[in-house]
Amino acid sequence: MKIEGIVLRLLRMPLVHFFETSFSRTYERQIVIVEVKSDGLSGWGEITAGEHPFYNEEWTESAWIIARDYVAPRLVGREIEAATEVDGLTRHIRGHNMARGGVEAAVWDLQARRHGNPLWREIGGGARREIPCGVSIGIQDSVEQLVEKIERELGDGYQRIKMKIKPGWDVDVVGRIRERFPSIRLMADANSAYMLHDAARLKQLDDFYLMMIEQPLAHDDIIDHAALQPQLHTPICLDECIRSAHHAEQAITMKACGIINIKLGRVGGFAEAKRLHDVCEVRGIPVWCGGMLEAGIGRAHNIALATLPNFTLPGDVSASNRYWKRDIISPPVEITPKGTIAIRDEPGFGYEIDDEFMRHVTVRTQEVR
Ligand code: OSB
Ligand code: MG
Repeated sequence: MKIEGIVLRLLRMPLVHFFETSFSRTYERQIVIVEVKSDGLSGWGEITAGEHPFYNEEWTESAWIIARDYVAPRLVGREIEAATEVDGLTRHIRGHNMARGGVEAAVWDLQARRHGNPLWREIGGGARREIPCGVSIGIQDSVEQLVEKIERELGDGYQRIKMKIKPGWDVDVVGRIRERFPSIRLMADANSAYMLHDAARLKQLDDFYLMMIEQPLAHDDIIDHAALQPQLHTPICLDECIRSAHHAEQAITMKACGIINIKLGRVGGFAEAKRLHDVCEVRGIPVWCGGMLEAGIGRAHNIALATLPNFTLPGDVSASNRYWKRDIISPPVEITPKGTIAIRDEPGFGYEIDDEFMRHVTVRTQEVR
C-alpha cells in the first residue's frame, strides 16, 4: 500500500470525572489522532501520550512533533507491503513509543480495511468474542467516594476493580475497601510511587489478597522489582518499565513480576505488543490490556489487542461513558451485563468515526504529504 498522506488532529476532550494517579490529576484529555491515507481509504490511530511527561517521557506536544517530523516523513510517499514494516521503519527513533505506535496502529487499521478484515483478525487475534473488563479508579477525595464509585462499577458488571494508590492513600484505604468488598477481584496500581526501602509498607498489602500490585517501584526499574517480588505474596504486575518484548524477557527471567500489563502505545504499536504477548505466553506469564484514558479509536484498538490468546485477565478497557459524554466513535464502546465488551466484525477497528463530533473537538489539524 502506498502511504499518500498522514493527517494529525489534536483533540481536546473533557473527562466526565477527573482521573487522579500518584503522579497527577487529569480533567481534560488532549489527544493526537492519526489518519493514514491510501487508495481512497483511511486508517485510524490514536497516540496515547498524556498531557504531561509524567507517566513516561512523552506528552501530547512531543508526540505531535515526533509524529509530524520523524514518523510521518518516513512513511509518506512510501510503498509498503505490510503493516509489520512500520515498526522497523521507525525504530531508529529512540523512545517516543506512543508517537510511533499511534501511527503504526493506524497503518494496521488501514491494512485491515484493505483486506476487508476486522482489526482483531488482521493482527491474529480472535481467541475470544468478548473481552473481560475491569475498571481503573483514580485516587478520590475520600474513601466514601471511592466506595460509591466501586459500587457503581460493580453494579454495571465490571469483573475487577483496580484502585490507584500512593503513599498516604494505600494500606489504610485498601484495607477499608477490602473490608467493605471481601470477595471482589481487587488490585492496586502505584504508578511508580514507592522505592525498594518501602518494602515493609508494600508487604502490608499482602493482607488484602490483591490479584496483583502494579508498578510499585520506579518507572524505569526492573532490578528493584526483582528484589521486591520475593518479599511479597502478592504478584507484581509491571506496566511502565516494560517497553519491549526484550524487557519482558529480562523481567521474567529475573522473576521481577508474575503478570504484565500490555499497552499498545507504551511498546510502540501492534508488532511489538504481539511479540511481547508471545514472549509472556511462552513463559507462562498472563497479560492484560492496560488503558491510557483513550478516546474511541484507541479504545477500539485495545479491544482488538485483547483478543490475542494470552490476554486472560480482565483489563482496563471499559465503556466510553466512563470517560466521555460523547465519544468520537459510533456506537460508543459498551459493556455487557457480564462485564465484557463484545468484538465487532466490521472492517478495521470496528466502529464508525463520528465526523461531526470529531470536528467539534479538534483544535489543530496538520497533514504531512
Ligand atoms: O497506569 O494504567 C495506568 C491512566 C493514565 C496513565 C496510566 C495509567 C492509567 C490508568 C487508566 O490506569 C486506565 C484507563 O481507564 O484507561
Ligand atoms: Mg499502570
